[in-house]
Amino acid sequence: MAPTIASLVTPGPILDGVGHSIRHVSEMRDYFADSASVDAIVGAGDREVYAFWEIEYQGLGNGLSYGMTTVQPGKVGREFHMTKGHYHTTEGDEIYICLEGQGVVILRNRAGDVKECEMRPGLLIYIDAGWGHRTVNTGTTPLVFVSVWAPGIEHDYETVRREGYPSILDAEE
Ligand code: S6P
Ligand code: ZN
Repeated sequence: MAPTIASLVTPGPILDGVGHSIRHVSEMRDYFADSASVDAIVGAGDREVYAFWEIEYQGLGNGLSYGMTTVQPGKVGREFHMTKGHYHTTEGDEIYICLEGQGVVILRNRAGDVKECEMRPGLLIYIDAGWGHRTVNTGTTPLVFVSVWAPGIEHDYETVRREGYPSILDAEE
């Protein structure tokens, strides 16, 4: 799903910062544990795990940045489809608002404490600065959510790659 942006103010400086990214299984070799399953999926033509829009605020004053993410249903090995996950390198909180689907946001701080928050339509998750976040689709339909964050935040993916990060396994296999 792509966001439809309805703005009451001039959208120029905001829309200049729009980004759209698609993450396929082939780009997530470092994130899924079962490399044989990654190879099999990529060999069969690869597939999308998730896509997200980011609208980075670039105007004057204290604005907001926001985005929309869709995580497709599916598994790689026993792990459900998920985002890479990241930490924010500067202080700045974020909220997620689930629109469609079913899943979990896994929060982890740098001390290694982990919390899981359910995602279902209508739920709002507040992510405090300092907590990394990864979103997992545990359902059978696309998981769609809106995110809103403080502008100027840098996204740290390297720590997730280096230290690892919890995921959710399907119990049925
Ligand atoms: C940004 C926010 C989301 C994610 C998006 C993709 O602070 O948390 O917009 O960027 O869900 O996840 P990831 O881990 O690839 O950035
Ligand atoms: Zn974030």
